[in-house]
Amino acid sequence: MTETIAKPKALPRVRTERPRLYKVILLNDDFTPRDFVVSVLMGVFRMTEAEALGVMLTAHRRGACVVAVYTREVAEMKARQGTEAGQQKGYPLAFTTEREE
Ligand code: NFA
Repeated sequence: MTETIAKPKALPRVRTERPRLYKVILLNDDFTPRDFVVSVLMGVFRMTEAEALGVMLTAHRRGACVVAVYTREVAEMKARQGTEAGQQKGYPLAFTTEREE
């Protein structure tokens, strides 16, 4: 019987493309209370209170702060949810999205 020894085959190289990522950015304003911003960051972006406080203070001092990075659909949904949470209370709180390089 002729035994054939399988020759190791090269694995096919599968090319995968990673989705583009989008930053969600918190914009400062003069009216939204600090503790409300913190509660929105904790609720919408699943941050701890310490993380939310850091992001809120950075936006307060510098005018804006990157909150998190997601795929486009998720980034746009989170930005809308955060902005709408402020609107419900009559605050001008605003989140925007920006494509990453
Ligand atoms: N600047 C706001 C205030 O002093 C707090 C704030 C921080 C609002 C970050 C929006 C974004 N009450």
